[in-house]
Amino acid sequence: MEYSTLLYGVEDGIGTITINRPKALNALNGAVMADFTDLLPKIAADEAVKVVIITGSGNKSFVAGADITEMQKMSAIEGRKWGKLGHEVFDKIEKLPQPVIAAVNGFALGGGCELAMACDIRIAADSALFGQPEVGLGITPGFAGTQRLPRLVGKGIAKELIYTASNIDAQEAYRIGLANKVVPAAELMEAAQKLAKKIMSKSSTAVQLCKAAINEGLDVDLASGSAYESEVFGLCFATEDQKEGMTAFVEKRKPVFTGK
Ligand code: DAK
Repeated sequence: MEYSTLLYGVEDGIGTITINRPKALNALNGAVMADFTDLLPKIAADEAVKVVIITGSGNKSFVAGADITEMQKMSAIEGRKWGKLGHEVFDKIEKLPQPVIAAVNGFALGGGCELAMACDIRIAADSALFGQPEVGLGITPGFAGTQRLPRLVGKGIAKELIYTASNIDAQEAYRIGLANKVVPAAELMEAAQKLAKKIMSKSSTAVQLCKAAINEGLDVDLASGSAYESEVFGLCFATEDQKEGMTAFVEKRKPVFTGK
């Protein structure tokens, strides 16, 4: 698959998306959103892809935000349309059946921080910088930063970060729970692949059902979330992976999962 702003490849069950606008520090413009809109349903339907990694090209930036040069002249109607498109794309990322790891290789500002937050897990290079600088540009975060950041790090810290437009380094992002892990920049992709392989050694059907249950549950009350969990738990007993996992335990051997 050839795209003007994204590189995409699959190796050993890992689909890697690289946002490829290094001259603009991988800022998200309409073309990036169009490419994501085409690619994401294809990944969702590809059973050979078990885990997805999203990163930015070059060694300086994951994504330095939405493209300010494109937004500069937008009318209110265009701004609303742009925000809606961003939400649709990020929701598609969040709802991909496969787990998605953000390998944050530098600036993750504005839309870049929001993109990382739409992923399931964030591994940060020690050079990464996170922030929501929007209020310094006279706008609000527009790709769900006001929604996902408080869910991830809590209301108080999210409000402080958003109101002050402060950037934080990778260690601080780790401390507040925005980054799962910090690694030396040179080891970032290796660390993301290692994590992907660890996930892939488990039952992919069970992992995907866990993802759906966690995502569904966070948007509803505990009783509704628990009811959803009971349903997916029951579903597991219709899979070969459940039989294999439990039989392997009883037979004191390692399970061999097929994702069926
Ligand atoms: N957009 C467009 N171009 C960008 C960019 C961006 N966000 N960030 C960097 N670039 C471009 C620079 O203009 C420069 O281009 P040339 O001048 O070479 O043509 C090139 O990338 C290299 O950048 P710098 O020369 O500035 O590099 P430095 O290392 O000196 O600085 C920096 C790196 C990341 C600190 C700096 O570039 C910077 O501050 N960039 C802007 C970061 C930022 O403010 N990001 C947040 C953008 S706002 C909404 C929808 C969406 C959003 C909001 C609302 N609604 C619909 C309501 C989302 C908003 C955002 O994401």
